[in-house]
Amino acid sequence: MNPNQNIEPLRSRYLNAILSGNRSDAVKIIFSSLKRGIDIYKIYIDIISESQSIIGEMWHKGIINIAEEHLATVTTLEVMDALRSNNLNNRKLIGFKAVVAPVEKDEHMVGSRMMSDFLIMDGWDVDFLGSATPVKDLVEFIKNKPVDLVVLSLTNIEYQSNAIIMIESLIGILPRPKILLGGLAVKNPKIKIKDMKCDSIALDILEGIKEARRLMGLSKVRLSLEEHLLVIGKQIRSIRITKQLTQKDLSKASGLDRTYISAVEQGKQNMTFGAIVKISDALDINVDDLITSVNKNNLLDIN
Ligand code: B12
Repeated sequence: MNPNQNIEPLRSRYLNAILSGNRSDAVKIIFSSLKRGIDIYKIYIDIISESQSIIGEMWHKGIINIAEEHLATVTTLEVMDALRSNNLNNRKLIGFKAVVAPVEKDEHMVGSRMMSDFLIMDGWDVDFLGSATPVKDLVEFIKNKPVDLVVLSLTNIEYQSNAIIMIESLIGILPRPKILLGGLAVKNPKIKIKDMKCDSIALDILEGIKEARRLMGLSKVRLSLEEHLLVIGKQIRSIRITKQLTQKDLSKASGLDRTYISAVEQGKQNMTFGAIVKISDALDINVDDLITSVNKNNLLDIN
C-alpha cells in the first residue's frame, strides 16, 4: 500500500469498529495500517484522533448516547494500549519524570492520554492521571515525588481559569517542576496566553514532545548508532513502498543483495557509505535527504 494513499477508508472502518466496541477489528485495522508503512503519527492523528472527534460530535448532536460514546472511547483506549506496547521495544529511557493531567473539571482525556503515550514512547517515565484532577490533589501528588515536568491539557476553553490556578499552584512547589500546556483550547482565540504562567505552550503533540525535551535541556537529540540505523531503515522502506518497489526491485536497482536490503530496512545493517549512495541512487533521492531524515524523524519514529 502506498503510505500517501487516502486514509479515509481506514478511518471509516476504524470508526465502525469502535462504534460497535469491536476491539479486535479496531486493533487489526491499526496494526495492518502500521505494517503497510503508514506513519505512526498519522495513525494516531488521522485515524484514531479524528475518529474520536467524530464519535464525540455524534454524542454532542444526540446521534449516539453516552453509553455508546463510552464504549467507543474505551475501545480506542485499548487500541492505544496495544499500539504503545508495540512501540516500546527500542525505546531509550531519557531519565525524566512527567505527570500528565487534564485541568480541573475537564473530562476530555483522550488527547492528554495521547500526549502521555507519546512521552512514554519518547523515553519518559510518565504518570497519567486520567481526567479532571482537582488542583489541590495534583499539587499534593507532585509534592510527594520528584517530577521534572507537569503536562497540562486544556480542551474546554471554559476551564481556562482552572488552568491558570493550576499553573500558579504548581509554580509554588519546590523543587519547581517545568510546566507545559497544550490541548484543543490553546488554539481557541479566546485563550488568554499572557495569563498562563507556564514554561511553554505547544499547539500539537510533536511540538509538545519537542518542547518537553527542550525544557529539560535536551533540545539537541543525539541518537545512538542503532537508532540512526533504525530511522534510516524506516525511511528507506517508506520511500521504497511509496515508489511501489519491492525489496527485490530495490536489490536489483542498487546491486545489493535482497537480504542486505531487508536487514537495512529493519535497522540491523550498519551500511557502508557506498551502500547508502547505491540505495539513494536506486530510490532516486539525495544522500543528504536520507541522512538528514534522522533529525526530522527521531521523534516521529519513536519505535
Ligand atoms: C469527545 C468529546 C467529548 C467527550 C469526552 C470523552 C472523554 N472521556 O474524553 C464527552 C462526551 C464526555 C464530552 C463532554 C463535554 N464536552 Co466535549 N467534545 C468532545 C469532542 C467531540 C472530541 C474531543 C476528543 O476526544 N478528540 C480527540 C482527541 C485525541 O483530540 P484532542 O482532545 O483535541 O487532543 C489532540 C490535541 O488537542 C493534542 N493535545 C491534547 N492535549 C494535549 C496536551 C499537550 C501538552 C499537547 C502538546 C497536545 C495535546 O493532542 C491530541 C491529538 O492531536 C470535542 C470537539 C472536537 N471535535 O474536538 C468536544 C468539545 C471539546 N466538547 C465541548 C463541550 C462543550 C463539552 C461539554 C461541556 C458538553 C456538555 N454540554 O456537557 C462536556 C464537558 C465535560 C467536561 N466536564 O469536561 C466543546 C468545548 C467548547 C469549548 N468551550 O471549548 C467541544 C469543542 C465541542 C464543541 N464544538 O462545542 N466531550
